[in-house]
Amino acid sequence: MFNLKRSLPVARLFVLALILTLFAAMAPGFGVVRAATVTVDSSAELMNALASAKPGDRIVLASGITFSGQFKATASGTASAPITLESADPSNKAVLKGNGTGSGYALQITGDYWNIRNVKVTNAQKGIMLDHANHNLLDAVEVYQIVDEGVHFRDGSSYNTLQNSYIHDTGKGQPGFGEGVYVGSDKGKWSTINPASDYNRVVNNTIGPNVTAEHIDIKEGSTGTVVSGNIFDGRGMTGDNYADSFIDVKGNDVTISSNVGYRNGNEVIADAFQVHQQVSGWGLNADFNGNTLYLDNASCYVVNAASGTSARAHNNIRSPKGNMYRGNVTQY
Ligand SMILES: [Ca+2]
Ligand SMILES: [Ca+2]
Repeated sequence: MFNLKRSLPVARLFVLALILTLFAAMAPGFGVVRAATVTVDSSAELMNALASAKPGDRIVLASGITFSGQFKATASGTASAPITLESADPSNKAVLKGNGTGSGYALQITGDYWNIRNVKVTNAQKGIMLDHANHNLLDAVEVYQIVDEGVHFRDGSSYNTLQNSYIHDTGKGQPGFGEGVYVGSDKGKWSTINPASDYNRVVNNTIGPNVTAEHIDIKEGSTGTVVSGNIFDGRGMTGDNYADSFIDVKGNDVTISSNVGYRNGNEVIADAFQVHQQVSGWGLNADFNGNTLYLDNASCYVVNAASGTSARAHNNIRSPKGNMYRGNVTQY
């Protein structure tokens, strides 16, 4: 028979446990995320949304709007609850327009676990800058009309991915500093900037035309960059500041695979890929495999590995035939 007197304390305990669980779920750090979606249609609203973003939030950029300013993603998502910034309509991407080409970044990311999709970035000294930012995804972005480099992984920014994107018309002010994508920092900046921007991935992008320096410059002090499935269009590279190859490798353990490069008659392009030693112990173990290079000058090398560097090469195709490998390049 049901004993009301005996079951009451049990029921009280159950209710108490339920209340405690609810309180715990609302407490910060418990891991329960209550994400919000906010649609913004002005620069001020976007600034506010970025500043107050929480893990799991989704910031939607209204269609047909140009957002002007210098935007900063300083909050962090988590592995299971990234923060998303994207256009409402992928076929009509919103524009993040910097404060002019004189200075600053159109978008700076200093947080972790952002997914940034389907946005255009333009009209700034540098397009998208990542500083000590990790595990971020840049997907289907277009970066153009930039004074210096388009996208830069800097100051200990690791495990980020740039994919399915279009980078063109960079280096409008300083051709020698107009890289499409820049990984790490020159040794001259190491006293103030952490050079270890490691394990970043640059995949399935179109880079060029009118990228005035290297399409991708991978700096000494960085490790494990993956460059795969990209298309390089050599038109508009200037040769300034030794920018005379699609990719310059100065970091270690870089993988460059399944890319397609077109020299397109640009006589300043001396090689498809170069490996350089800027600092002893760097410029080592680059792997080049499965790339297809349309180098319309027989003297250009597919891989030119300078003194002190090491590389491996496998199954790269050059059309038309001409120089393939120079320096310490092991074929396998
Ligand atoms: Ca460069
Ligand atoms: Ca060069």
